[in-house]
Amino acid sequence: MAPISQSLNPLSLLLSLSLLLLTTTTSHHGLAHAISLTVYPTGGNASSPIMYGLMHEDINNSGDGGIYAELIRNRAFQGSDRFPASLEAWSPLNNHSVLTLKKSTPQPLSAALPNSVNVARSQKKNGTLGLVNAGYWGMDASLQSAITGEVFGSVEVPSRLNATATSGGGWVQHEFVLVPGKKAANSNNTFAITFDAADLKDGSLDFNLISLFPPTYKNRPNGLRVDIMEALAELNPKFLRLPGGNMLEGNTISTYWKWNETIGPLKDRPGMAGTWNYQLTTGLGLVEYMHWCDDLNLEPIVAVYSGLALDGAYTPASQIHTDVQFALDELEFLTGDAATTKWGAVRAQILGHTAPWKVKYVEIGNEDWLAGRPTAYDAYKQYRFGAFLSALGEKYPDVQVIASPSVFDGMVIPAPAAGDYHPYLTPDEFVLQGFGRFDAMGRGNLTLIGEAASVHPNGGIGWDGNLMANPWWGGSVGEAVFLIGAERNGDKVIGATYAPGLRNLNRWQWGVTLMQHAADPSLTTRSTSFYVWKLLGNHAIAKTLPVTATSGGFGPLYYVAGKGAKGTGIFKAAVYNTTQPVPVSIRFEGIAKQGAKATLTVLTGPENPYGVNDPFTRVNVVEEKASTLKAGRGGVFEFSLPRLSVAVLETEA
Ligand SMILES: *[C@@H]1O[C@H](CO)[C@@H](O)[C@H](O)[C@H]1NC(C)=O
Ligand SMILES: *[C@@H]1O[C@H](CO)[C@@H](O)[C@H](O)[C@H]1NC(C)=O
Ligand SMILES: *[C@@H]1O[C@H](CO)[C@@H](O)[C@H](O)[C@H]1NC(C)=O
Ligand SMILES: *[C@@H]1O[C@H](CO)[C@@H](O)[C@H](O)[C@H]1NC(C)=O
Ligand SMILES: *[C@@H]1O[C@H](CO)[C@@H](O)[C@H](O)[C@H]1NC(C)=O
Ligand SMILES: *[C@@H]1O[C@H](CO)[C@@H](O)[C@H](O)[C@H]1NC(C)=O
Ligand SMILES: *[C@@H]1O[C@H](CO)[C@@H](O)[C@H](O)[C@H]1NC(C)=O
Ligand SMILES: *[C@@H]1O[C@H](CO)[C@@H](O)[C@H](O)[C@H]1NC(C)=O
Ligand SMILES: CC(=O)N[C@H]1CO[C@H](CO)[C@@H](O)[C@@H]1O
Repeated sequence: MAPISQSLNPLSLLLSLSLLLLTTTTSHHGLAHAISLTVYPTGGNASSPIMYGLMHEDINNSGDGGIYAELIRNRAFQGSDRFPASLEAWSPLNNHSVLTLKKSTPQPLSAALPNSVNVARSQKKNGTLGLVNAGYWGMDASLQSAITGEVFGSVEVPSRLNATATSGGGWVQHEFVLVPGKKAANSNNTFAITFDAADLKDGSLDFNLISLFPPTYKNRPNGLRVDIMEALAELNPKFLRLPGGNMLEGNTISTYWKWNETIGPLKDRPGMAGTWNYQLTTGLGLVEYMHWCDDLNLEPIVAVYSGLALDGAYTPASQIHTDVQFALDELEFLTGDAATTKWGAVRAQILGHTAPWKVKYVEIGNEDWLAGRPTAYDAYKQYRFGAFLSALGEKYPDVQVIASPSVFDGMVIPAPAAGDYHPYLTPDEFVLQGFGRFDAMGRGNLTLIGEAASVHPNGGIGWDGNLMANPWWGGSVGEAVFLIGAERNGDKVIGATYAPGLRNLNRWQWGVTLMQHAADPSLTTRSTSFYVWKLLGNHAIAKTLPVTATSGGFGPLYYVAGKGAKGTGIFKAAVYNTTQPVPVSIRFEGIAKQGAKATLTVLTGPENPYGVNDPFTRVNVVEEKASTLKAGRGGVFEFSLPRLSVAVLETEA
């Protein structure tokens, strides 16, 4: 915790007097923790703004069935050793239709997508045959109601023979636009392909890569869901940590996230066994992540595979150069010149994306302190991390390299590399240990907060113990206190992101996520934490400024102050562990004079700190109140912050 220095500045003395008056006149309300603050225009720690950002992991169908807008589930019958190909989500249209999964047929659609479905008639009878897809637990597209069978939109696709195919009928690609003629009453809709058996020689057809997209964010082909991207944009995020956490590592040493298999046409993407118990299409691949960054103006933090799998297996020293080369190729694919580099040329040829992307941050692995410890972690410290650091330093000297552990995980991280800290704590822990964490971190250290969330109630323990089902208000305030501690040390913290970001309500796997969603966009729910991170992220401090208090230390009021890019004074605060409101008076020396105006935004929660934003009741328990304050004598702003609140005061430019 920072010492509170006594200021001899005459204005501060004046302030403490006015504070005394305030406390005296209001003392019968029991306002015990009055605090008077002065923000100085110079001095303090050298600092740079911390970025609030996003982290994505395909967990609980947050990618497939989540932000990735594809409506058809199991579109290409992809499978792996872990999750064998199946007809999941598909069903026959009627009793005459028989669906058969065809594996590795002599004529596969592509090497990446060897499986397909055959739809045949069960009896030697003419009539309509077909197959039906249930979507990701429904579809927000007006197609056919799963409840009443009513058809809302259909299109006729004439069949064609593939003249270039060598034998039999080859694969033919059909593209069509489906315009619903009517809006469906809900999202419990299905998608069906039907055909007349009478028109077929042998009464059956094969299908593969059956894909259907609604309009996407910024109309990107193979793009992202509009409502979710719009909600993420509200957070005013500055980076995206990609492609994920555990997914990057994969389940086994041979099934990690291979960036080279997530690019190009969908027919060339084999998918992969996810690390959260389902097969991934990787339709949301490396390029789609970069488009996501482009569309929300985010700095990509590209995590590269570091030679560690979730089962603890890791690459031996003699082989680590292959993983390093794989990472260098990935960076060349993203940033290399289209004319002069091998992978830059691939980018230009297969994507038509001639202009290279810029990558400033590269993270080496994911949570390398965790799986396979202690030997795998020792290997990281001894040779795995070093091999990447030196290769990147040589080829990409301007890139900020980030190690996947932090100094708090017992790694000495050699400058200029940074670490990555992932606190999943109780709100009390965020306050008691989290707030002072970065004050205590040695100067010269730099870290990303690549994942963070309150996940257990106070006193709660163990992943299988009492994980909360949703972010809750008290937990969200705990996160705010921690983030304020990070912002006080802007020179040591690159940025922070909540994790995980998204969850499909139909695959409830890890309780606490920033947002929840389902097929029905009206179920897209911003959690209590969403509002806290949004408020903090929308008032970026460009330079942290020193603050002195005339009395008391931190708690129950935790705060940070600084200057915005436009010269505004910014004060961020959270009130934790008190039953009383906290009166605050603050002045920004050299920034706001008497009569200056400021906007105070205060978030408060429900009476019960365990209150959540439940997607099914759709009640938002977070209340946001904004008011305009005018500075009194000496440029002092006075206000009171309620118990368990998060607030930002920003002066007018
Ligand atoms: C389909 O088959 C099931 C069981 O074999 C039967 O109960 C049902 O009536 C049949 N439906 C139609 C439309 O024939
Ligand atoms: C859709 O409706 C069907 C039939 O009423 C029901 O069985 C199914 O559970 C519903 N699905 C969803 C995702 O609500
Ligand atoms: C016909 O089949 C060939 C070879 O399988 C394929 O390259 C081509 O794209 C197919 N034509 C159409 C119209 O789908
Ligand atoms: C199905 O329809 C075709 C074309 O009309 C006809 O040639 C064939 O005999 C019919 N098959 C049966 C089993 O009714
Ligand atoms: C992608 O790269 C990995 C690692 O080098 C390699 O094993 C794999 O075969 C590559 N995939 C394709 C489709 O080239
Ligand atoms: C909050 O108050 C309780 C009761 O005094 C105490 O046990 C707990 O440690 C406090 N938590 C924090 C973060 O100050
Ligand atoms: C600056 O850094 C020191 C030491 O890390 C810390 O104690 C202090 O509270 C930091 N923050 C501010 C805003 O001065
Ligand atoms: C990081 O902090 C530790 C103490 O927490 C200190 O020993 C070390 O020198 C610092 N690292 C750098 C690169 O300054
Ligand atoms: C609701 C639901 O489908 N939840 C599932 C999320 O994933 C875990 C692990 O795969 C399952 O155990 C849950 O049933």
